[in-house]
Amino acid sequence: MRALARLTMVVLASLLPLGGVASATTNPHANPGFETGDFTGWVVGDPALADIVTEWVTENGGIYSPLGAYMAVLWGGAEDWPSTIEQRMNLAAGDVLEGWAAFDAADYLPYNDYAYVSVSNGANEVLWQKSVGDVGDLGDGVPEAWSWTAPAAGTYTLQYGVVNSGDRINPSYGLFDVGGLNYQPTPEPATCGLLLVSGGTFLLRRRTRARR
Ligand SMILES: [Ca+2]
Ligand SMILES: [Ca+2]
Repeated sequence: MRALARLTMVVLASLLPLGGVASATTNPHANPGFETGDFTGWVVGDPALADIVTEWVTENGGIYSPLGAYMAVLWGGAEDWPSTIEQRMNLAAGDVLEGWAAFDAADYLPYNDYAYVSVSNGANEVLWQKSVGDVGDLGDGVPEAWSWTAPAAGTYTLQYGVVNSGDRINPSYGLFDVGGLNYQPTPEPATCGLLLVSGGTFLLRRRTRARR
C-alpha cells in the first residue's frame, strides 16, 4: 500500500511540468498596451526618444489613436542607432505575443528611417518592419497587426525600435500598442484648420524640420 502511494506521488510529480508547458497564455508580458500611462514593465533605451501618448498627429495632419487610452511612440536619435523599448519574458512553447505597430515617416529618401518589432533569444527575428521606402516620403503608414508564437520554452526579448537612417536629423516615428490602433487620414482642407487646433499641442512638440 505504501509502495502504491509512493508510485502515485511520482506519477503526479511527473505530470506537473507537463501542465505548465501545455497551458499557453496570450500576452504574458507586463503592461503590453501601456495602459498604466507609463513604461512600467519595459526597459527604455533612451527616455528622451520615447513617450506615452493618447494621440499622435503627423506632419500631414493624419491622426493615430489607440483603442485603449494610451500607446507608445519612439523616434530616432543618433545615426543608424536604434531607439528602443524592450521586455524580457519567460515563455512556454505556444505562448503568443501580439500587437499593433505603425510607421510615421518624417523624412524622405534616401534617408530611409525605419521602425520594427523583433523578438530574440540569441537569434533575432523581425516580426514587423516599415521604412520610408515602404510608406513614401513623409508618408503615414497604416497600422498593422503582428503576432508571434513561441516555438519552444525559453527567455525571449520583445523589442520595439526606430532608427534614424543615413543621418541624425528628421527623425521618423514608430507607434506601438496592443488591441489595435486607429488611423484617420489627412482631412480635407476645409476641416484641416479645426483639427490642427485640436492637435496643436502635439504638433508643437515636433522639432522644426532641419535643413540639409
Ligand atoms: Ca493601449
Ligand atoms: Ca531621419
